[in-house]
Amino acid sequence: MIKVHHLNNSRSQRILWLLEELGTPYEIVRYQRMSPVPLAPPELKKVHPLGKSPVLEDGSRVIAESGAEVEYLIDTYGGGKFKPKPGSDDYWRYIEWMHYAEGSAMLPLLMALYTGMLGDAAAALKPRVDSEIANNLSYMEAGLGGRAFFVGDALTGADIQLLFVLEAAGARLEPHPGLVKYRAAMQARPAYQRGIEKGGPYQLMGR
Ligand SMILES: N[C@@H](CCC(=O)N[C@@H](CS)C(=O)NCC(=O)O)C(=O)O
Repeated sequence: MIKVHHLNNSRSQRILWLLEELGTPYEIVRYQRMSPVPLAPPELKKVHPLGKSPVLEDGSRVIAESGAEVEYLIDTYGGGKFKPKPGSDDYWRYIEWMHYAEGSAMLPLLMALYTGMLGDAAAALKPRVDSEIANNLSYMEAGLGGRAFFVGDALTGADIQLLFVLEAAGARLEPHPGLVKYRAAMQARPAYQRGIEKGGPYQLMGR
């Protein structure tokens, strides 16, 4: 059976949501963030050298990086759903959003988290970090264009990857009504709700 190495309040919520959408059975191996600094516990390094979550195990396969895990699950268990037809224009838009989520959109949000911890010592960086977050949120608002999904007319892996970014943005989303509406609609999906129930309390830092 598929195992999801799940850290509370983390990107592994993406994988639980997708598995619920797929209806594929899985089990959760749970890890709690440490205190007072909410890093992952060292046990996660026994699963994958980076010690991050999520990590997916399926038989002899151990896959890190949420985007790669989403691709693996959709290709293996999706039965042709959750991604556009390979080679189509939508497919390449899908690939672009899939890479964009972790490759570009998360960086300024992580910078905001870390510079926020430094307080005045990071004041010089704050305007650049804030403007990059605004730049990325405006880009996503325009890319979504008031539609229900980022690509095509049904849920794809791109939505799974991007929702976490919008959740991590917290209140910074408020000037972007299309993204606020989209975030609420995704979070209202029954499969998303089941993923939250199974994953446990979900409150991202910096929200
Ligand atoms: N790009 C990776 C990021 C993985 C990552 O940084 N996960 C965070 C949780 S959201 C983590 O494990 N943090 C704990 C730590 O760094 O100690 C992915 O998408 O899976």
